Amino acid sequence: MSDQRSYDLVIAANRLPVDRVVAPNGSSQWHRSPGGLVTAMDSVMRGRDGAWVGWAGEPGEAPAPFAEAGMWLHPVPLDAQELETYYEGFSNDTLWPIYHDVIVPAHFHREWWQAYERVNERFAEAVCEVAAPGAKVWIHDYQLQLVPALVRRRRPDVRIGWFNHIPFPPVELFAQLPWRSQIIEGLLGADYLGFQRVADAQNFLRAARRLDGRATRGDTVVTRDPDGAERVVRASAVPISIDYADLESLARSEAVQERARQIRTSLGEPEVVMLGVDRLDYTKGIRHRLKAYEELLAEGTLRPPEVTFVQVATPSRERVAAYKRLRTEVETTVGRINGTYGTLGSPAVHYLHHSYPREEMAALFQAADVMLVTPLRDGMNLVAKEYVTCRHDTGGALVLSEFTGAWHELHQSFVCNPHDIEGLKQTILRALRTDDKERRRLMRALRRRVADNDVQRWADRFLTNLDTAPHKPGRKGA
Ligand code: GDG
Repeated sequence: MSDQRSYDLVIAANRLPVDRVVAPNGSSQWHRSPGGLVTAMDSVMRGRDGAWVGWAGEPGEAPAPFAEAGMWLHPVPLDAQELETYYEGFSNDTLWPIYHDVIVPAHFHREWWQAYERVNERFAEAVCEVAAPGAKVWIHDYQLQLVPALVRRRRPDVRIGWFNHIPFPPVELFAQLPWRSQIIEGLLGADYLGFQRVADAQNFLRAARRLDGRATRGDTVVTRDPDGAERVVRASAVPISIDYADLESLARSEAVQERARQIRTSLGEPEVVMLGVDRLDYTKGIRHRLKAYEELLAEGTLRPPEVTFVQVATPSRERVAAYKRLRTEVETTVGRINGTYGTLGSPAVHYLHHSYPREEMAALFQAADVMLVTPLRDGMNLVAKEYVTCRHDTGGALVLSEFTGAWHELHQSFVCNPHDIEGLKQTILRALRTDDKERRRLMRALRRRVADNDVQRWADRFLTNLDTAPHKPGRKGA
């Protein structure tokens, strides 16, 4: 791996794809972070001269740039104050709620916005430092929406793409943002904007038209560069996916299959294992799922220990108030359900507030008869795709919320509206009672869909759209 300072493909994301792991003797090493984006980018980066710009995960001074995982990693510093204002504040307490249907109220603070602007500037500078002339720059997610225009102003020679991992809100919600025009203008610095669903791309196009007075034609927005020249930006859907082949082969391994059997044994060999796997986030509909389950227990329709429910709730954003409240609510509910319906050695809910290795997740998926994916709003939801990928035995059933991006691809799931608790209960029962032959037919169709549309296909489609987007290199600083 060379340490030259300019690269043909530059990824910018809030986080670098590595974590520092400190050994007991105090020495430290970088480990590749688990996760779909890193895997997807791995295959994109292979054979290319690629760099990744992002925060290294520790506040304060950034480590010097280094080569790791076949890429040149260029850390961007964030201090403790910026973590509170740019990251926990503006990104996760202003944008995240607005972009997820205001499930909890969004908070607006001018100093959070100023930090967001400042950090986006810093990311843009770092991108420009490492991008070769005419490079492709792929910017990720809602934390970096100003970066496209900031890069273009400095480097009109590069081709700029941005992908939004979360939904883009309807114009009526987006309009609440005091800085809505700046965000639209930030994004319009790109040549191509990728979204999870067609509706997300359309929401963006509508926002550009209604809130920023831009003309739109089909899936493009007409914008004007500071030099007065007209430019066209395309916005369309490219749904993200997972590395199907890799996860499938992990799930087929004897170790994972054995672990899946052990899990069922340690749960007391119930007839039915239901499973939820989510970051502990209010968008994921964990409370709604628990409410439906509790009512089914109260009515005696489901009876532990024949039935049990495992909820993995991975710790997330623990310093943000809405997440602290959610944790208290979920844990109170779990306590109540277990107090009322559990028996010695057989809790009605197994609640796990931990993060697990991939192998354990694959085994849990295999052990689960019904997977409950009930978000109130979710850009995609990779867990749904991972579940069907792990079911090479064509067993199991997927209950999936219509408010996920995944539902737009996984139509053979048992669709639910998580707000409709009665409907959710009926859907869970339908998933349990549908005959085996039909369930296997549905599972085969779901698996085919994910196999044919894997993460590599997503990355290829994004990069093709970026390559073919109308691009007009302008004058620097114009
Ligand atoms: C955002 C968007 C969009 C979870 N716990 C553990 C673990 N996970 C893995 C899952 C899955 C990933 O984390 C979570 O992805 P999701 O898609 O479900 O949700 P978000 O974190 O909200 O992601 C979302 C995604 O970006 C991609 O564009 O789909 O809509 O919100 O892969 O398996 N993995 C391991 N241990 C855990 O404890 N190893």
